[in-house]
Amino acid sequence: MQAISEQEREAQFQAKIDRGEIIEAKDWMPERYRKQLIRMMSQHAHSEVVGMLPEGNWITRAPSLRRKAVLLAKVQDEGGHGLYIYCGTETLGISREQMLDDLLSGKAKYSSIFNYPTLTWADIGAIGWLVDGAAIINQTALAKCSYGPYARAMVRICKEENFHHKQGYEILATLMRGTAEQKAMAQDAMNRWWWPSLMMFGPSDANSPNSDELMRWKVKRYSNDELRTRFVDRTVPQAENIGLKVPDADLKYNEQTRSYEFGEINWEEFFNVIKGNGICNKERLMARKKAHAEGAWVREAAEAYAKKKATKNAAA
Ligand code: FAQ
Repeated sequence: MQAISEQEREAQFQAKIDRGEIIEAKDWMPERYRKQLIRMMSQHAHSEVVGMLPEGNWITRAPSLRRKAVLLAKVQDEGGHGLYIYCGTETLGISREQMLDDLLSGKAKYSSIFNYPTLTWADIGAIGWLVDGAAIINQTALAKCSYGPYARAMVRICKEENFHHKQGYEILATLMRGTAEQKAMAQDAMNRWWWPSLMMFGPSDANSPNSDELMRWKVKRYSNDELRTRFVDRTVPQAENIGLKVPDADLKYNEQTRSYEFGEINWEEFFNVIKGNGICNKERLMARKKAHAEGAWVREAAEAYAKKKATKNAAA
């Protein structure tokens, strides 16, 4: 049988994608497809884990036992999401140790949004409603991506994110029914989290170097700007519904496109944050490094146990 060339293999791969078939871990894939998925999925997993920090900051200060229990469960869910996605990324041939080394050395990114501080209880509402809301829009699209292990992880994650979204909205709706001070606190959270939430979708399409390739491979099903607009269209009516004002003087509804037009995002701020110069970048990495160092004994114990079990099984 005649061996096929690399070019032919890539053409066959693309045809498979174009037919809407799903790529599984053991299927042949171009090296670049594998690398791009590792980049994107590991960054996503890191975002879930680093994303536990801003909300974790409020567990001890939640205003009631019910709020504390809900927040604890939410933060724990995010840790679980990180684990599913790390597992999914491992199917591409990278070890978890390598991914964590890349996060801790600053080589791998995590979402820009988690470099902003949580100053008041209303910020917890804003994260659930806006940040999880943005994540759902992005992840619902990823649930239809061409790589099976990633797509399947997204299905379960999106179900959980829907609860997170509702609990955040409920926190803000409650505050908006409260005292003038509580309303002001909710509006202040909205003012600080709105624009960074829009930035979560990545740079505008014209400045997104990875999009063309990822869309050709159906890893991304929609562009950054398309998903951002979808988020604005869904979220503005929700804000109005509870009396929150969207902090954008240029926001207007276009009757023809049946979509909102919104003001210019501060891209300088976005690029500054992803370069490591956001308000909390250093604090977040330090917290992860500390947790990793303090968890060394757990990893060692788990490894020793696994080795002992393997030796026992081999002897049996
Ligand atoms: N932050 O060419 P593109 C969550 C980087 S999960 C930091 O457009 P791409 C759940 C990008 O990596 C949130 N960096 O890139 C939760 C690239 O740099 P590189 C995370 C960003 O990959 C809720 C460069 O800019 N979700 O929130 C960001 O085609 C509450 C050029 O950009 C995911 O990761 C950013 N926002 O599109 C947890 C979803 N945007 O790597 C706790 C999966 C862009 O070449 C509490 N990822 N960059 O050095 C994606 O969908 C895509 O990777 C995008 C970026 C859309 C984020």
